[in-house]
Amino acid sequence: MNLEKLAAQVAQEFSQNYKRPPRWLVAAPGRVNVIGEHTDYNNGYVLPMAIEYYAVMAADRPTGDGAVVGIRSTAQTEPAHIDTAAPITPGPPRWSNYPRGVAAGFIARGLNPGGLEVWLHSTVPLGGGLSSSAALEVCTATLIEAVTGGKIEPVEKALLCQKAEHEFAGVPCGIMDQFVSVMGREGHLLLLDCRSRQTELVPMRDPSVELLMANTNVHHELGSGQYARRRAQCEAAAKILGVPSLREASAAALEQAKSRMDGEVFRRARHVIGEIERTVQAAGAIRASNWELVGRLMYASHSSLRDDYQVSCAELDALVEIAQSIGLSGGIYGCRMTGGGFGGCAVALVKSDSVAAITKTLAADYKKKTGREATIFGSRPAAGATVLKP
Ligand code: GAF
Repeated sequence: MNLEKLAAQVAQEFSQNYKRPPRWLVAAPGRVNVIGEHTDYNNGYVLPMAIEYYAVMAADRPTGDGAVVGIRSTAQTEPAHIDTAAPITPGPPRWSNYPRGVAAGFIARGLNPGGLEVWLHSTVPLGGGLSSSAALEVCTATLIEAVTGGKIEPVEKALLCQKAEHEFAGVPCGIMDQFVSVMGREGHLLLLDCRSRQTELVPMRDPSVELLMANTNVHHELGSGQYARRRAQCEAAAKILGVPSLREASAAALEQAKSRMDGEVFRRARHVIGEIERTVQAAGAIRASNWELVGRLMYASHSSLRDDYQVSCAELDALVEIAQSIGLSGGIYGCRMTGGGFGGCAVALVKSDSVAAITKTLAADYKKKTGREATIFGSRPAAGATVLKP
C-alpha cells in the first residue's frame, strides 16, 4: 500500500476511535540493509535503504486537560500511557519503551509535547529484521517535532532515537536503522560511514533490477543477549589489535594476532573487517550497475554472517540456498540475511522480469525445506520520515 493510501486509512482509524479527525499525521519507514551487517557499531560502513513499509501515527490533543500521551495501536492490545509531566522511565507495556525513550529524549532537550491522543498503525513486520522498532522511534520523534514545532537536526534526531533504544529497550544497537529511517531518499540507498556519520546517497533506479525481501517468519529478537555478546567480542578483538575499533583494523593485522585471540573472537573480527570492505565494494558496483558483482558480495556476506559471525539460522540459510539454486539463469544475482539475524528476512537482488517466477519458486521450496510459509515482497527505495499533516 502506498504511503498516501496508508495515511488516509490511519486518519480514518483515528477518527473512528477518537470521534474527530487527527490534527497531526506522521510516518517513518522501516529499512532493508543491502550489505554491511554488524558493521555499524564497529565504526564501519552500511548500505541500507528505507522501504515502503511504515510506522504511521495520527494524533490530536486530548479533549480534556492532561499531560499524558496515550498511544493505541492496531498491533498491540495494551495501550501506552506516558505522563509527560513526570520523569519518564522504562515501564510496561514493553513496546511502549520505544516511544517512552524518545519522549524522554525530547523533554531533556526542552521539547515537551504535552498531552496527546495517538493512533499507531505500522506495516513494518514486527520481528522481521526490517527495523520496526527504529520506525516506531523515528515516527514518535517526528510527531513530537510536529507538535512542538521544534525541529532537530537529522543526525541529532537519529542519535536521540538510538539512545532511546539503548536506555529504554536495553538493546545496544548501532546507528544504521535510525539514520536511514530519518534520512532515506526515494530511489537511493544510503551509504553511511558510521565513524564520521557522513552519508552518501547511492542512486538505485535501474528498472531492470529489484530488491526482494523474504521473511522466514522466524521471529527475531535482539534483546536476547546474542547481539550484545557480538558487540563485546568485537570490542575485545579491537583491544587486542590495539585499535579504537575494527574499522581501523586490517585483515593482515588480524591474521598476525590470531594466536593471541580466542578462536571465536578472531572469527567475529574476520567477519567485520571483510564486511566493511565488501560494503565499500558493493557501493561502487551499484554505482556502476555491476549487478553480478553486487550479487557475489551479497552471497559472500551471508556466508561470513553464517560461519564467522554466527547470526544466521537454518531458515535464513534455506532461503539463501534456494536462491543460489535458482541462480542467475533464474534471475537472482545474490541473496543474504539482512538485519540483526537469528530469524527475520533475507534480501535478494533480482531481475525485475523474473520477480513473479522467483516468488513462486522461493515460497514453494522454502515450504518444502522448512515446513514454514515465507512472506515475499518487494520495495523500491523510499523516503525517510515525513510529516503528512498539517
Ligand atoms: C540491528 C541493529 F539495530 C543495527 O544497529 C545493526 O547493528 C544491525 O542489527 C546489524 O547490522 O538492526
